[in-house]
Amino acid sequence: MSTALRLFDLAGADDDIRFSPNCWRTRLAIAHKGLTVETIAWRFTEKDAIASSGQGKVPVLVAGDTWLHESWDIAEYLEDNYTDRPSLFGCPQGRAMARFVNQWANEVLHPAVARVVVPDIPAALHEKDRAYFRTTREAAFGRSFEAIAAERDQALAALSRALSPLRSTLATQPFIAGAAPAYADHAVFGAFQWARVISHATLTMADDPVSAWIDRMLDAYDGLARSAKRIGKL
Ligand SMILES: N[C@@H](CCC(=O)N[C@@H](CS)C(=O)NCC(=O)O)C(=O)O
Repeated sequence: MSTALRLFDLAGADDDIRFSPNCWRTRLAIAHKGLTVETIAWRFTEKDAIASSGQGKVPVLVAGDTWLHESWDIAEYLEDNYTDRPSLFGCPQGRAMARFVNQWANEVLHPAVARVVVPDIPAALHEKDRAYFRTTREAAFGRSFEAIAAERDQALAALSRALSPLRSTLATQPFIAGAAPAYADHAVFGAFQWARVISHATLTMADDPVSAWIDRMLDAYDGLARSAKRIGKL
């Protein structure tokens, strides 16, 4: 297949601040396949731009006439339509296990990271997104950004506990998928890239095996994630 790929990718006020964990999964999966993609800076309130996908969240991948959303579904599309390229899952069992890892990231990791990074996000957002982001996220958390920010130490401790199975796995193998990164790594790493791009927080200690894996993921695919622009650090 040689269809041009376009990706609607969440951006801050600065077009080059790309901070969505779910979009990073897709960007890494595309790089893994050795494909190129045109990324389009998209803001939370630009629902019209992605209306053809039938919903209002990114990543949205446009492949020719096909509009795709949901990062997992996009990964399966890439796997099933670019079969001559490196595999994202390895085998049917690998796909099934990557689905579990993806769900763990969605249901455990993302909420734990969100408690740490969300208060840093408004400052980097486009002005037109700020009220929308505060209203929707404070409603989801059931408390104000100020209250969430005041609990950062507890949130970091809870995140560290949640990372325990990842930590012990990465103490014995270089990547979640084994000797080399694959979609299970993309699905989890997106959350760390989210924090790296948009937050002042440090999520893992230097001697944590997770930190060494983050470093390997930053180097993967010719340093794609490492080269991403980040907010100015405090
Ligand atoms: N389960 C979806 C989640 C997508 C998602 O929540 N995307 C966020 C950015 S990370 C978004 O576009 N949010 C739009 C909004 O909250 O209005 C996936 O994995 O793609």
